[in-house]
Amino acid sequence: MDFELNDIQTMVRDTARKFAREEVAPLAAEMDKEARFKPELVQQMGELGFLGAAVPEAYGGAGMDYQCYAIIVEELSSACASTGVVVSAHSSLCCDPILKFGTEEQKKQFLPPLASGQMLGCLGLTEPQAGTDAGNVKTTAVLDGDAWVLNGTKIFITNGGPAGVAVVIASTDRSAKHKGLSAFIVPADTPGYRVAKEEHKLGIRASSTAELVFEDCRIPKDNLLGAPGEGFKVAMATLDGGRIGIAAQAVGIGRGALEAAVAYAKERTQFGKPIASFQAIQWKLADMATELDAARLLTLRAAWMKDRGLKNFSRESAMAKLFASEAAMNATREAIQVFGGYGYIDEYPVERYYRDAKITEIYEGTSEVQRLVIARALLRD
Ligand code: COS
Repeated sequence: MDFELNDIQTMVRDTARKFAREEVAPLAAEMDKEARFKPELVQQMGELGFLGAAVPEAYGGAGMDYQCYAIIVEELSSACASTGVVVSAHSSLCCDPILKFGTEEQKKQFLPPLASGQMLGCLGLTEPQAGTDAGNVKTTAVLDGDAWVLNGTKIFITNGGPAGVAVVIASTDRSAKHKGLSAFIVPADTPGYRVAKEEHKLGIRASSTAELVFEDCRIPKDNLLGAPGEGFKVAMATLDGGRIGIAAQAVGIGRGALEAAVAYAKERTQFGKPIASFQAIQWKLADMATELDAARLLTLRAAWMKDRGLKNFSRESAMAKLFASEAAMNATREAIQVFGGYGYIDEYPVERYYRDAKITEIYEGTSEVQRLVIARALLRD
């Protein structure tokens, strides 16, 4: 068992860390306040290979492993959780299903512009009545000659606003419920594809969370992703990978909060001493660091399993996301406590980390769903 990053992973971590500190961190507070992502970051991340990290070079990607991808998301999220999720949703929820389920033509057409950052991607799964009950999708896709015609509404779509392409889950056979769902690749410039609304959020405010509406949206017949009726499996398998990205995002957010708390504890004096000298503060920092290390190990184990092509890592990715999101909540809450009143105002970044952490317990499957996935695997084995 080897706990060292290999040479490539170390280089990727150092590059992502430098970029996060020098280019992303200085913009994070402003992007959060304005609830707007800087498009130049997308371009820069495309050039660095961060938007196609786990996409093979043959399709314009960086050809790295999923562990590298998780490392990148952690580093970016330690500076700005919105940047982390822009990369995570784009990579895990759009590039990955195209890579896994796409035909050669689909991969050649869609992956190079996604991997280079020419356009962002998103996944259209969630609907008002289909959140945790993801099989209850009502958006329809009807075959009409050589086109699929999509009608319906998707909500809470990460990257929904800027995305140039969406992987959309729609029903091709209502009577068959989840077995009647299919997946499609839908370019955003297709007539009938509309970004209807941007949500205003507690955290990850710089990232787009949008409502997408499809009204007689005709896409080529060949844009079916995977087999008809396989849409639910495409969605679930995609989320297995996506949850690794969110776990990495949570580790990054928690680590950002921990680093800020350590620095502050050394510099802030009370009773004539730095507060870091008090055991009450030391114990908080020790607990934060221990939970985050454990979360990172779970995350990298799940990524390692995906890299090895192991068939089923649902349980491990659910464990990683469950533990990491709760560790991020604990770390960010305790970081505010270390800062005291200064932690509660936006002069320091820890209140932003706290707001950003909460969503990691909700999206790509709530903590309750992760426990369900883990328990089902335990009871099945
Ligand atoms: N990979 C591939 N296939 C999977 C799978 C996975 N990880 N998990 C389930 N499936 C398959 C099952 O094998 C089953 O196939 P058959 O119908 O052929 O037997 C099918 O999918 C249905 O599975 P299941 O009965 O477990 O589905 P449920 O409706 O009980 O749903 C939960 C299970 C709740 C776990 C699932 O709907 C879920 O993950 N919900 C949360 C969705 C979510 O994360 N939403 C947020 C989206 S943000 S993009």
